[in-house]
Amino acid sequence: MRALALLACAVIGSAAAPARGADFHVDPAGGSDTGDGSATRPWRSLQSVIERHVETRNWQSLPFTGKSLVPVNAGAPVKPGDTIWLRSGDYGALTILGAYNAAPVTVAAEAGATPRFTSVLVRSAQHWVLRGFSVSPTHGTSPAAGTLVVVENHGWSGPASDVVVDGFDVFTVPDERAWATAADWDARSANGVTATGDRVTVRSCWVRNVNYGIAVTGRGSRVEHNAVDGFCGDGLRGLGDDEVFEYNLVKNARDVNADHRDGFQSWSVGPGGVGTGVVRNVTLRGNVIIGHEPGVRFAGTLQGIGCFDGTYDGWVVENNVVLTDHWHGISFYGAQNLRIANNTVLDLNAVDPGPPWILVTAHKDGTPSRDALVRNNLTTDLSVTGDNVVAGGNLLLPADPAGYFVDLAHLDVRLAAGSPAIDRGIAGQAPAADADGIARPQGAGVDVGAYEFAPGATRPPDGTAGPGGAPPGGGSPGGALPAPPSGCGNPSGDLALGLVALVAAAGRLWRRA
Ligand SMILES: [Ca+2]
Ligand SMILES: [Ca+2]
Repeated sequence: MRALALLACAVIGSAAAPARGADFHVDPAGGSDTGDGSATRPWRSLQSVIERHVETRNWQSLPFTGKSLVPVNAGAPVKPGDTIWLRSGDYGALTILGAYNAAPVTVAAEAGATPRFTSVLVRSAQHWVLRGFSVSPTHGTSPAAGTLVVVENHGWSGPASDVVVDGFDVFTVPDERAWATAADWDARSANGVTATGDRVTVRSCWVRNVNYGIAVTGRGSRVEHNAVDGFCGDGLRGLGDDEVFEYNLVKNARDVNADHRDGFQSWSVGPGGVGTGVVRNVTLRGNVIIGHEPGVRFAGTLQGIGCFDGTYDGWVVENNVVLTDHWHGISFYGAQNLRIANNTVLDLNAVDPGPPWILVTAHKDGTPSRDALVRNNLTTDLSVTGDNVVAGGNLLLPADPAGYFVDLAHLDVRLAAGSPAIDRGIAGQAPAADADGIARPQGAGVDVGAYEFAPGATRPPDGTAGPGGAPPGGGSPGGALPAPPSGCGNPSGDLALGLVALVAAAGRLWRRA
């Protein structure tokens, strides 16, 4: 057995790309272009290192169509599998262009360091892991980029794919009170993160004071454990097949222009334009969407999960919490093979607009939705129609949901002892765990909504969220809130402090128990 295991390891090892794991260092203040990248003789310019010192690949010639990848910088010190560590300082605008690594090259903040960038662009590149950057136009004097972090395909220079953006602190301004008016907010807010490439992961990022938060359009991309706080466009956008959005926190939409804001939005694009295609196999799990917290300036209504231009095929929407002052809690116009299970949806207040619904209805072209299951949701309104569109185990909240939740006034929508939602759900096709990662069912049966009542269970501690994560976006009201991005290992001092403040603030708001 042991020999077999060793053999398997050897085979896997030989099949995988070289995993050298060598370390290099960049110090924009104390480094030198004549350094060797060692800890004692760090390089000075990251941009120069990326362009000259990484053994990578690019197309034989451009345009890339029909071309092959050929070696670039053969023999350079930084190989696939290596890490470039960044010390504190100003790095300006970073561009990674035409660099297709055979295996991931990691560029990461050193422990305790804050590498500051004015923008980050990854175009026509593959297998990059970027970790622990602070990205803001306030780190420089140039005009703000339209989008602060971009991972993009390009028709001339080639696609981008397999990029990880991890533990970033992304903001237009650190304090939105710098914007005196709604017009300032509208005109000055940059977009946070946009990725058009396939298999892009955006994880444990804190994106704040932006127009659009995080938008991914590539196949197989993941957006997980992020916090988007303060935005005037959409919080999250997902337009690609096989995407996963889980355990993100989206809150504080600003009404500063004529846009319809969504916590999450998707639409199809086909031969006839928007609404004539299909978006397939997207999962929305354990996200917390809060229209706005009390006292937020320019607070505006927010559509929760807005899927208005199908067809949406094979989607799963489970364990999400949507608290918003609008009618659109979770809305699907034109869906098939859809499951909406164990979500909690309710209004932030008792006034118009709202209360929010869970809606499954026909495509705007009139085609009925079909083959959908709407199960175990706790919501203020429910409207599902179509062919084989089945609702069961859902509970409609009364106008005054006293007794349902631990502390609704502070947006803790875990179930209170004695809540009418306890044990009222249907076991079949309920998610195996709740929004905190607690196994279902507890007690006599599955509960309705995103949380299982489990007084004896260990909830994720403050600062962590959901199964398997500990992010700034984590997001389960009532305790599972944002922690510093554990994945990045090296959150900057500012970022860590900011996240601590965020956690503390959210903890006060969400867990006054
Ligand atoms: Ca309302
Ligand atoms: Ca139960």
